[in-house]
Amino acid sequence: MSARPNQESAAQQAETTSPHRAGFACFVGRPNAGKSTLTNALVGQKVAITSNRPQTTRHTVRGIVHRDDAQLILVDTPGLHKPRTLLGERLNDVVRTTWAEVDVIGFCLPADQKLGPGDKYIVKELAGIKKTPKIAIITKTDLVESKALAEQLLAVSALAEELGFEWAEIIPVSAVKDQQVSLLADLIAPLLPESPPLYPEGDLTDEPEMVMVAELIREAALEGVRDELPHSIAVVVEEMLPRTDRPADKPLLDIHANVYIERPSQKGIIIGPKGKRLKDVGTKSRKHIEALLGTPVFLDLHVKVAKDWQRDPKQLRKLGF
Ligand SMILES: Nc1nc2c(ncn2[C@@H]2O[C@H](COP(=O)(O)OP(=O)(O)OP(=O)(O)O)[C@@H](O)[C@H]2O)c(=O)[nH]1
Ligand SMILES: [Mg+2]
Repeated sequence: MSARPNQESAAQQAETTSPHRAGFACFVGRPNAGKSTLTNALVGQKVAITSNRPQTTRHTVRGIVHRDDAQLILVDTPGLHKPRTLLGERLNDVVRTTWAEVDVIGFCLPADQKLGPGDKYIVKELAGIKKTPKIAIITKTDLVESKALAEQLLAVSALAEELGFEWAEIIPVSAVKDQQVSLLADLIAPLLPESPPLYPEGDLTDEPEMVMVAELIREAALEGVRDELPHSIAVVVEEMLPRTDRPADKPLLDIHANVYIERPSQKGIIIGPKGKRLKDVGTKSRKHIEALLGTPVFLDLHVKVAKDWQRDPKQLRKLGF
């Protein structure tokens, strides 16, 4: 007997055990399409804040999915929209820079809304990025019947055809009902380059704690406000310091944060009658912050006016844009 059969089986084995992959996939789409909710569902923890107000996400947020065969670094981006302010322009620039740099692009389209000019505009731009595989993700499938979903699948497929490219995959998901979320990860993984993991085991995001805390406060502040106000709110954490006079087994973290709005007239709405609204925002976000940091927190919130900050380059810089 020769040694051949053994050699062959070793070769076959090498073929079947696929190499480890790691890389970046970004989610793009119109505001409110469900990108951040999907990112959180894939990561299995809240790394990006979400709300039913458009333009909730204002910077790219990385969420990391660890698997045996691959590490997926998901880049959640702000919704791409027609900019009306300098902030809007900056956010769109961030999205364009991101999709030029990633290994896979996931275009998110909500199942419950007709494919509109905003979507077509985005997909047209994506068509120009020839080298990057693109996945169409129909989000929020729990909100529609199967007939409407089938129509949406056809519409997004036809749009790519019209623009002269083909989606690497088209997949319907519901992040809220956890339907097909892990299948999406299965589809993204093989499209990533061969690479060892890029982030340490256990890291779920690279967001700095201060930014996450500010975001959790903004998320609570967004709830229940309407019209222009959601866009006008920005939050900056000024300081996070352990209280010095506490015993080791009873720590307390003092967090000082400013909630910025654009006009003095908005102050009253944010603070609410007898300060009730602001107090609620504090109570609600404090719970999330304590869960995130694993320590009791004293949260000190102040409301300040940063006049027309969305249009003012100086103010934007001060607020971190
Ligand atoms: N029913 C349902 N609602 C969803 C689903 N995914 C997201 N939503 C809701 O859609 C709204 C927008 O979700 P986000 O994840 O904040 O959307 P986004 O695309 O990140 O929005 P921007 O950051 O503004 O671009 C929120 O109210 C979510 O709860 C889903 O799978 N099913
Ligand atoms: Mg978002």
